[in-house]
Amino acid sequence: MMQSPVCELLGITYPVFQGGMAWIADGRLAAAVSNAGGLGIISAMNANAEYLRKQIQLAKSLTDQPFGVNIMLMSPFAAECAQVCIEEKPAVVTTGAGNAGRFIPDWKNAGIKVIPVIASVAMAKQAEKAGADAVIAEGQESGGHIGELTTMTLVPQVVDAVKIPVLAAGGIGDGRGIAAAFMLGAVGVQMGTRFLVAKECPVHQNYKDMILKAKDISTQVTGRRFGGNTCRGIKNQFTRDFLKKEFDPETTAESIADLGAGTLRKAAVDGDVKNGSVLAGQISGMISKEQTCQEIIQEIMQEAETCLKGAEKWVK
Ligand code: TUI
Repeated sequence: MMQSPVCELLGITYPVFQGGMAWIADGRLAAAVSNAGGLGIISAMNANAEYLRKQIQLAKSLTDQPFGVNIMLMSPFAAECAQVCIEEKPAVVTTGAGNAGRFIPDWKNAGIKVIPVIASVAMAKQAEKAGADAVIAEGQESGGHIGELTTMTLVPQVVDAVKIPVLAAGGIGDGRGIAAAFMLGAVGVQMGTRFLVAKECPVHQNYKDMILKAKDISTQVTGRRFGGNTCRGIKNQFTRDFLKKEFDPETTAESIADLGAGTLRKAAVDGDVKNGSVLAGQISGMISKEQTCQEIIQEIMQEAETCLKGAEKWVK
């Protein structure tokens, strides 16, 4: 059995978070992950307070275990969703795509553990100073909105820079990845892509099929030219069209600002994986089977333990 301070901090069995994937991570998926001993997370994404409250109440009806909510800070509804968290009190709030500082004191006063997702040492220090309980250091192997650094380079630098616990995210899809993250000094992991193909994951089957048939080089990053909204997803007609416009000499940052709007919903909900945005991480090439959340967590924790126990063989 692996030991980790995040398990004690949050009252969970395994140090595995499920990423708060927009349009995908609902109350049902979160409850399934939490029932399997990890930390399930509901994505508040660009939805309003009413949607979030319903999903939290759904999760509460399906599990007695702790679960979390992810607040996407760029959402126009971030403030009202932050307030719903204060009222509904999920065990954990994670944040993404910005600086959570303005919300942290109220969440902490409500007894919620706050765990920002960060992509640099500066953001990690800022989060620690603002009172965060832990941080998730997310490398650019991740799907969705990403920073510049890889998980391999970001995690040890964040571990050295802060005193709070660090979880690793980006490129982790099995027990080997978990063991490696612990070797870098992380005390837990967050996985998104592996849970995309969970049986309890509500994403459209066409989206799951894209992940299942993906190869190592199947993902592509859009939005790098102007920054601000750099996103990784599976290569398709959408990413090809986007990159063509992005690198057209006539294009300005303003003229492509809204190009991605609505495209994740199109892929995740409607199943249009040609013209929609199939956000997924670089580990997609390794994800080859649909399993229940329980099967995923049991399998990866077994693998992680075997790896960590076997590590002694390298030392004379
Ligand atoms: O947030 C994510 N991944 C996401 S969010 C998303 S939905 C979206 N919709 C519209 C525009 C952009 C995204 C899809 N995937 N991961 C966590 C993450 N946070 N990665 C990087 C960051 C991050 C970036 C900038 C954290 C802090 C930050 O701070 C900037 C600043 O200084 O405020």
